[in-house]
Amino acid sequence: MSVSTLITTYVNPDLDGIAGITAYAEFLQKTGQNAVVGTIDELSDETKYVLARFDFEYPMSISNSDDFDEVILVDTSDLNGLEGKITPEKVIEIIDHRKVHEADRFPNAKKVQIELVGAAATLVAEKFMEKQMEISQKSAILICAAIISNTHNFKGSVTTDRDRKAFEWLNQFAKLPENLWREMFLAKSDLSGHKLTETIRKEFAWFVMGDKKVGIAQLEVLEAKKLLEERGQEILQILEQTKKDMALDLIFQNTVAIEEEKNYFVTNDEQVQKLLEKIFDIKFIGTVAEKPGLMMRKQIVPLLKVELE
Ligand SMILES: [Mn+2]
Repeated sequence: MSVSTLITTYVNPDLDGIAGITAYAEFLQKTGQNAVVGTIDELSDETKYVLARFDFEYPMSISNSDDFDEVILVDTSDLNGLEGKITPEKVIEIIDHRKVHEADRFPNAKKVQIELVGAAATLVAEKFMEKQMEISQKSAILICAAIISNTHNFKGSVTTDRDRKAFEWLNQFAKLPENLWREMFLAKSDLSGHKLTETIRKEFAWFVMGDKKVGIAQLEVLEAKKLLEERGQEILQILEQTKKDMALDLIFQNTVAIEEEKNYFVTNDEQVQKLLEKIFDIKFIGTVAEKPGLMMRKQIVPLLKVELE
C-alpha cells in the first residue's frame, strides 16, 4: 500500500500557511511525490479575502490527521497551534520561520527547516528558485500575498532580503495588481461591530514562559490609533474575558499600526506593563504604550521569554 501524506499548517490557518502548503504540494508533485493539502478549521479572513479576490478554491478541509500516514507541517512547529488534531509522531517534515518553536516535540521529523525569514512561504518559494522550476500563477500569487502580509508590505522589521528576492522572482509569474497590499490591509482592518471580538479571538495565541501562561492578542490595522481611541475599553474587556476563559496569568495586545509604522501595546495588567516597558524602553500611558517600528508577535515572544525564564 502506498503511504498517504498530508501537508498542513496550524488550526485556523493564515495566509502564510495556506500559501506555503499550496506551493509546497505543487513542488513535491513536480518532483514526483504526492501529498494532499488539508486545513483544519476556519481560514483567516485575510486568506478568504485573497482566495475570493483571485477566484481560487479553498483547500480541502479536514478534521485531523487520522486518514494520513505522514504529515508535513508548514508555518508551524509547536503543539499549541495544532490543538491536538495532528498526531506529532506522524510529522516527518517541518518548514517554519519562528525562533521559539517545538520542533523537538515531533520525534519523527527527519527534515526540519526553521529559518527566520519574514514569511514561511518564502522558504517554499526558494525551493522553486533553487531548481529554477516554474511555479503556477496560483502558488506565486499566494506566496506574494503572504509575503506582503507578513512583512507589512516590506516595512516590518521581520523583512529579510530573502523575502524581497523571492517576491521579485515570483511576481514574474504572479503579475500582482499594483495596490494589492492596500486592498489586503483595508480588508483586514474592518473590525466593525463584533468583528473586533471575533478577530481578537481568532488571532490569539498563548505561550508558556517560565511558570506563566502568557496570552498575546494581535491586531494588524490601518487606523490603529482611531481604533484604540474609540474601542480601547472594549478591547480591555475582551482581553480580561479571554484571560479568565483560558486561565492565563498574563495578557496583552500587540496592535500593529501598519500605516503609522508603530506598535501599540494594550493591557491593564501592571506586571505586563512593567515587563514591556523594560524590554522595549517604552512608557505606558494609562493602558497603552507605543513603540516605533512594526513588530510581530513572533519577534516579541523570544524577548519576553528571556525575561520570564
Ligand atoms: Mn508565518
